[in-house]
Amino acid sequence: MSQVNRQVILQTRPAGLPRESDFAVVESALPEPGPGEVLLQTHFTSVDPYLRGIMREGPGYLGSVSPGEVVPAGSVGQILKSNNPAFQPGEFAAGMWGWQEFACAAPNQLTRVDPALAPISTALGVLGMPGMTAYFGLLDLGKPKPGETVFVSGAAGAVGSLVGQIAKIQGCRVAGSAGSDAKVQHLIEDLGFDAAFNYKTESDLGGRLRALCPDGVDVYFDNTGGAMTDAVLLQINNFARIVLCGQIAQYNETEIPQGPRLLFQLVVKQAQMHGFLVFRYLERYPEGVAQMAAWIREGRLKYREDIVQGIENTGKAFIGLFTGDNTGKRLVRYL
Ligand code: NAP
Ligand code: FER
Repeated sequence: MSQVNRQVILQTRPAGLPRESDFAVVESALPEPGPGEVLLQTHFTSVDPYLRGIMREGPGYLGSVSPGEVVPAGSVGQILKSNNPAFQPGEFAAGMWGWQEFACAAPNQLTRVDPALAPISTALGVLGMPGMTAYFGLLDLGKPKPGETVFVSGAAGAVGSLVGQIAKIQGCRVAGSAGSDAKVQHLIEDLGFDAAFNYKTESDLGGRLRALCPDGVDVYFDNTGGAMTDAVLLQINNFARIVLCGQIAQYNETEIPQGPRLLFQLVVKQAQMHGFLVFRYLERYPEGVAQMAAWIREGRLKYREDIVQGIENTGKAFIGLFTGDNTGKRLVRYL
């Protein structure tokens, strides 16, 4: 076993789109688990859009990271040493120890991961935070009914690709937007979307949307905000539900963005717009994980992982989320 722990720290707070130089790989001594703790070796770590928010100054809605500190993302790994009967060496767990090769944690900071159930990487994707976001956000807030039209922005990403498939399972007509022709092809040919288009090369978003969703939009699952959201709001049906999951188009802005737009549409269409954070469903995760795992086993739900190799590529992998480099759930393999 290597005797150093390589860690990715935030070097400087990003200004606008993060740069690779905002992150640095440093070496520290292998940590020793304290009483009741375990030592873990990271197999996969996660890069997620919300991490951009915690890199800003101030407390933030999901915590914060300061220059010099390890970036605290979701990770999954194996127990190497244990000072706690709850975990044996060799077992796997997920937690928020972040972008580092080794970490110590107490069992109450960890979720057990069963490698026999599914590949351990899924604990960071389809059976983890993004999967639960898609499942509960769509079903509990979007309330899709058979025959309705569901539109999802950011459709080829970790959350969006699952939202579209869950909506199909509910008997909906599903359309989505994504940032490349290859992603659009993947949505239609591999994931069963009824329609999809490349928002980066479409000059008339509204016109394209009208053509692809001739009956209007009943549920809009919004991962991106921006111009796509303006276009969808002008196509919603009476009593539409708009699920505000994320607004990635704004995450790198340095000025406070322009205020709410087109909200009169919600009046006219008597629509609901509902923001949420997935942790509100924490107590119901077992239900969501069981259902998603069952759909995977039955061949009704597919998931793609976009795996980048090597701790030294963590910053680059994260930045790529904002340039659309990933298809499906992006992870970094550390081992
Ligand atoms: P992801 O979709 O796998 O990756 C981000 C994707 O966003 C990129 O692949 C890119 O795809 C797209 N994107 C980047 N910049 C964009 C822009 N300016 N305009 C439009 N699209 C852009 O990430 P994810 O983990 O699934 O997260 C998706 C969204 O859900 C994010 O907004 C995230 O913050 C949110 N989220 C919310 C919760 C919650 O609890 N509310 C939980 C998890 C995630 P393209 O090639 O299509 O541009
Ligand atoms: C969580 C709730 C929300 C969480 C992440 C998010 C890491 C992400 C929110 C976003 O992307 O906006 O518990 O855990």
